[in-house]
Parts: sequence; C-alpha cells; structure tokens
Amino acid sequence: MRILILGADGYLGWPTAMYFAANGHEVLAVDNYLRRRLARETMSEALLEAPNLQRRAEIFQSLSGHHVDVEILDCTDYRRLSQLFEQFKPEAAIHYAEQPAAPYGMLKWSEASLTLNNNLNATLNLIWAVMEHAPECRIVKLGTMGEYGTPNIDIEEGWLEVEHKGRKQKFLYPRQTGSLYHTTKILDTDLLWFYVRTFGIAVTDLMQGPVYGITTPEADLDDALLPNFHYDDIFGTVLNRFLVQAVAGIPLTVYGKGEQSRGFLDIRDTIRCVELSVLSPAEPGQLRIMNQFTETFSMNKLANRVQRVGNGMGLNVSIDHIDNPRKEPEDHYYNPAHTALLDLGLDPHYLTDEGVATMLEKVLEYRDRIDRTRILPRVRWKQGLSS
Ligand code: USQ
Repeated sequence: MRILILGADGYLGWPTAMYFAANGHEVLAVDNYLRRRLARETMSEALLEAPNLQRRAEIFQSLSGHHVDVEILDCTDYRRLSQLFEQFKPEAAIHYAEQPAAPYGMLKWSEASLTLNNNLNATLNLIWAVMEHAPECRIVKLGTMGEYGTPNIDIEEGWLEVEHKGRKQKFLYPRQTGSLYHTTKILDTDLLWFYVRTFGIAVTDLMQGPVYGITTPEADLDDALLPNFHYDDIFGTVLNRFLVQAVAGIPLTVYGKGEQSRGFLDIRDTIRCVELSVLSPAEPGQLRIMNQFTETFSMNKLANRVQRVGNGMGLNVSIDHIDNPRKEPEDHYYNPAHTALLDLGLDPHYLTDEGVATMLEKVLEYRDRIDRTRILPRVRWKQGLSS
C-alpha cells in the first residue's frame, strides 16, 4: 500500500515509517521538525541525538535495503499538503503530526495557541486533502485516552448509548480532559466525526495511553535509528522518565499521591495497532474509535516496578512523591474497555521485569547524556505559567 505518515520524525512516527517499509509498503514520511524546534526552545532535547529524517532514511536503507521517502513539509500549509496528496495518492494516511506534550500547551498563551492551531489545522487539512485528492484513503488518527479523563464510570471505546426520557441514542463518549493538548485531541475527534457523518470519509481514531520503550526490531539495526527518547518534564512520558531517573540516581518523580492510573503500552504495540487499523480499515462513513493500551498501572505501581528491577541491577533507586504540577485526580476509579484491537489481532508485549531491565540497560549506555536539570517539573498547571 501507499502509506503516508504525517509527523514521521516523532517518537512514534519514525519507527512506524521503518516498520511499514520493512513490511513491503511504499512509505512517504512527512514532517517539519516542529517537535525538535520546540524541544530546543524549551531545553528539552531527547536523550539520543537523532539524525535528520533524510539521514535516518539513508542509514535505514543501507542496513535493511528498505526505502522510506522523506518530504519536509508543514501540515498546516494546505497548499503543499494537498499537492502532496495529489501526487502521492495515499491509500492510508497515519496522522501523528501534532504537538504531543500536555505540559508544553500549559506554558503560556503562545504555546497554547501553537498547540491549538497546529493540531486542529493539521487535522482539518488532512481531512480536506483526502476529500479533494484521495477519497478512498483511510485515515488513522492518533487520539489519546486522556480525551476521556478519569470519569467515575466505566470508559467505553469511543461511544456511549444514552437513554433519556424513554428514548435512546449513541453519542461520542463524554470527554473532559486535564490539559489544553488533550482538549485539542477532543476537538480533533469532533472535527473528524463531523466530516465522517457529513461527507462519508473513513476514519479510525486511536485513543492511546502513555507509550514506553526505546527499541523496535528496525530501530535495533543501529542506534541512529532509535526513536526520539524524551525524559524531560515536558516531552517525556512517565515510564520513560522513571527509567532515566533510575539510571541517573535521581529519586523517581511520582506526582502527588501517585494513585492516578493510566493505560500503558509498549512502542512496538503502538505500531502494530496502527498497522491493524490500516489493514482492517474503517468503512466509509464510519468513525471507528479504539482504545489503544494493553494494561493499566498507577504511578505508584510503575515506580515500584522500576525501583525493584533497578535495585536488582545494582542501581540505587528511590521514590519521591513530589507536589503535583498538574491539576488531576490523584486517586480515582479507572476501568476503560480495550478489546477492539485485541479482536483485530493485537498480541500485546506486556510490561515484564525483563522488559524493564532491557530498557534500563539501553538507557545506561547513554547515562552520560542525561541532563539532570530537565527532570523536575518546570511547568505548573495552577499558575498556568512556567516556574
Ligand atoms: N507523572 C508522574 N511523574 C512524572 C511524569 C508524569 O507521576 O514524572 C504522571 C502524571 O501526573 C500523569 C501520568 O503520569 O498522571 C501520565 O503523564 P505523562 O506525562 O506520561 O502523560 P501525558 O501528559 O498524559 O501525555 C502522554 C503523551 C501524550 C499522550 C498521553 C496519553 O505525552 O501525547 O496523548 O500520554 S494519556 O496519558 O492516556 O492521555
């Protein structure tokens, strides 16, 4: 298939591009290096220094024989994006091209505005490029479990049947998030749903939890091909942060009580879920929503796991409960459904002690690159300003 990957320079985008190329697809990888720029501006660069996309594609081709085409393009530029659709005519478009960090969008007005404009305009432009130039193209959009928040009832996969005064209708599941970034994902879903029900496009919206992991089979060919592994307070996700903190001898930063729960998954499962969504696509006129995670953990459970495995490897890992920079429930009911991707054939990589040890060993190779000033939270929700 001709597969377009928007946001291909990201933590998930690059390994996804390699995976599809390695599995025989024609891949066009698109990015404008926005995340790299924002990381530089906030002093939040990733642990590993990744070569640019063209260079990574060259290295990947020389080691594997598989080709990834690269185009440096801003998805908020409709003229260029629509030209690209006209020429490439993708059969599937995977949409990762968003500002992905909750703390970044909480910094100041300028960061909030960038997050809102980038994320929504990229989504709108994708929808229109599909409608105008590739109406058969299936859209696979990365959403987030954070759209649902943490309601006091079970979370379904996208939809809820509501009975009201004797009548029933299915609606998008009620959503209330804890950050502006997550709010842009809700708005994306609403935008997609409008165009699905009005113009009949085919969309899969994947509600993904926090991802962890540093390697994939293709990335293992060479360290220059590894995903952008962030451990800072802005772009780093929690388990990846805990791994780096354990290696650096910094107490694991559990925010608040630590009883907040999330649905986690291994980066290899993210890629497989996206592949399943492309190969078993949504129907025209369908917004298919699937919850993309494999197991739930509280922050305390995760921290305890990293501590136990790290100490077993001779690291001296301690845990600190620090003042929560975010506004979020720290102890809540959490029971989200997640069977749709399993039904499509997902065979999860669950988090094991061996898996944690393997990730710690990889981070240990880069121990000298850890910048200790990027660990503690620099962005606080309550004031809405950087501290
Ligand atoms: N947390 C800690 N200590 C830390 C960092 C985070 O206790 O050092 C806690 C947070 O308070 C939060 C949870 O860990 O309760 C998750 O935080 P996170 O930074 O790992 O994830 P989040 O900000 O929610 O965002 C990440 C990705 C985002 C994706 C989302 C999925 O950056 O792109 O959409 O995970 S989800 O969390 O399900 O919304």
